[in-house]
Amino acid sequence: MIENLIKMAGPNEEDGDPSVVVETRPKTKRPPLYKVMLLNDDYTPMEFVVAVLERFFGMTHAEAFEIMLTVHKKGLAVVGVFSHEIAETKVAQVMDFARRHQHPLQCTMEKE
Ligand code: TYC
Repeated sequence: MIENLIKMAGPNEEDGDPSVVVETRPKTKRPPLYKVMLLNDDYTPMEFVVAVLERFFGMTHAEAFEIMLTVHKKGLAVVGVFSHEIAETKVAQVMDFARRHQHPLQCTMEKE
C-alpha cells in the first residue's frame, strides 16, 4: 500500500544516502466494532429477556435485569460491542432463540 512507503524522514536525514536507515510506519487499522442492541416490544416477557442477556451476553442476573429494564423504559439498549462476525453471531443466536420460543423480541446490530 502507498501509505507504507511514506517515510518518516526527520530534518537530518539525507534523501538517497544508502547509509541512512529511514523508519517506515506500517499503516495498521483496527477492525470496525458493532453495537448489538435489543429492542423493546409489548409481548416478550421480562424474564425471557433477562434469560437472553444471561445466556448470550454473559451477564449476571442483576446486570441482565438492569439492562432489560433500560430497554423496557427507553425502547432499546446496547447490550454489547463486538467484531462484525461475533456481532452477527449474537444477533442470529438471539433471533433464533426468540423465534423458537415464539416471542417477537428483536435484536439488531449497527456499526459503532
Ligand atoms: N416490554 C416488555 C414487557 O413489558 C419487556 C421487554 C423488555 C421486552 C425488553 C423486550 O427487549 C425487551 N413484557
